[in-house]
Parts: sequence; structure tokens; C-alpha cells
Amino acid sequence: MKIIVTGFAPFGGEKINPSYEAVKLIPDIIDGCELIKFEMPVSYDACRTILDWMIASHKPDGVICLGQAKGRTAITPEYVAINLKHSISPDNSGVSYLDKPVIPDGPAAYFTTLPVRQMVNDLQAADIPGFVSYSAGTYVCNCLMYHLMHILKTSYPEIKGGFIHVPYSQEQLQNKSIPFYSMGINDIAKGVEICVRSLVNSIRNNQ
Ligand code: PCA
Repeated sequence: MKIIVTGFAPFGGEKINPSYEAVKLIPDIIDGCELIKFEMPVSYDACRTILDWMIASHKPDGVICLGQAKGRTAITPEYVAINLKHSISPDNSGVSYLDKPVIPDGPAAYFTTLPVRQMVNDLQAADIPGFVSYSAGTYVCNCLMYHLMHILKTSYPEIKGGFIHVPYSQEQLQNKSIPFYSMGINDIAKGVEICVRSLVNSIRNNQ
């Protein structure tokens, strides 16, 4: 079994992005499943092209993309992606979109096919804060999740996939006056590993 697990590069003036830091920390093989790890550029367009290529060349059983959500207070598997790109702040390649669809004429939204309820139960059982989120925002992460769900629905219906946001890690609070919630990077990684394990188990049990 193979699962693609991506995080994002730093953006918005940050030196690290805890999503990819956590991906680097988790094992390369979890419960016998091989993880294919990648650091996505924070670019609306490039991350989609890379994901297409990764899925076509690896033919994975599952795809979990991760990103940082400033201010989140838990590991949050996302339930839904919406067909909207909207941000005043540009991405790392200088691009911003205002009220544009991810896929013109695509449906308004797609739901995740990850076992998000089980993931949250498994996180909470391990004393890692976790809840299901019902908005991945309108920036690059939501765009990548929408794109992922669209290609899985239209070309790879057998592959399970979705998106998980993680909070700031503790080191990101240095030099910030606002007391954002944060978690230690090792706890974030533990949470990400638990979510991967939930997916592996659900694929194995055909749920
Ligand atoms: N978070 C941003 C994009 C990259 C990331 O890690 C987002 O939530 O859209």
C-alpha cells in the first residue's frame, strides 16, 4: 500500500511550515504502508500540477495533503473543499485570485473521502487535540483540496483523499505579539502519524 503525504513550504513571512516539518518527522513506512512525501510550493497553480503528476506516476491508495492554519487549536481534518479561490495576499509566486473558481463549471463543493470522524476519534484517544473542520478557507490549501477531490472523483474514484490543517508550531510564536495557539512540532507529527494510520486501517478494512 502507498499513500502520498504532502505538506507546504513556508509562506507569509514564516521560516517554517509545521505541515511539512511534521511530514518529515513521521516514519516512511506506517503499518506496512509506504509514504511518498513531498513539500508543495505555496503556489495556487504549481501545487496542482505537481499533485497531478504525483498521483499519475505513483498510483497511490490514498492521498493526504496538509497545510498550516494560523490560529487553529487542533489537528483538523477538513470535511469540505469549495470551488473558490480568494485571497488579498498573493501566494509565493506573487499570484492572487479574487472570487475565482478553482475549476470553472465544477460543483460548488466536494466532501473529503478520508475517514475524518475516525481520525478525530483516534487523535482524541491519544490526547492530541483534534476536531473536524468545515472550512479549509479560500487560499492555496482549499484550492489544492478542491483540485484533489475533483481529480479523484473524475479520474481515480478508488483512491481516498483529503486535506488536514495543523496549527502553528511553538517556534513560530517567537517575535509575535499575538498569542496564537500552537503545538509542539513533535505532537503535531504524532497527530499526523495517527491520521495516516487511521487512513491505512480504513483502506485495509475497506471502509
Ligand atoms: N496554508 C495555507 C497555504 C499553505 C499552507 O500551509 C492555506 O491554509 O491555504
